[in-house]
Amino acid sequence: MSGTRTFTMIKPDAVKAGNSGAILKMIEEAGFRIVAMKLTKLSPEKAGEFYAVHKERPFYGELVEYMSSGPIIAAILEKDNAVEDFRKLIGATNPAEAEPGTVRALYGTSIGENAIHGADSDENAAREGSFHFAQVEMF
Ligand code: DAT
Ligand code: MG
Repeated sequence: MSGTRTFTMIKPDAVKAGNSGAILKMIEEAGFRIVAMKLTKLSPEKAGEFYAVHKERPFYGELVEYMSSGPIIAAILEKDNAVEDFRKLIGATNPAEAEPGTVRALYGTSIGENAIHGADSDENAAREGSFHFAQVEMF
């Protein structure tokens, strides 16, 4: 059975550009309910920990520097088939290859600065959600 929750972050480029509201509107219109949400800023240490799975990749340093460069919006979202449907809504990692109409196609500017994060599995959604939210209340 597929899970009902996913985890997202609106990344520094999108928050800085003033696209948070438009992106949240797309998320809600696609049928996701916001379960938890906060504006926060990651320290380089926290960003490094969040992306530890990528630490051997050549872009890791750049990714950590970028993700700690400004405010982000972290959120837990609920919908049937949340992880898969959310990855469809955000589009491919590289905005140039993302389907037209997806969040990354509309608001991403490069493969590194691609506007939004979406968890890639139920297990990672749960891990990433608890990384940012110590306690998720059930509304
Ligand atoms: P995704 O965010 O689509 O799950 P990923 O998990 O492969 O992609 O990579 C995590 C983030 O790292 C991605 O959103 C942006 C950055 N990244 C990935 N590939 C990159 C590359 N070739 N150059 C620079 N940054 C990259
Ligand atoms: Mg990923």
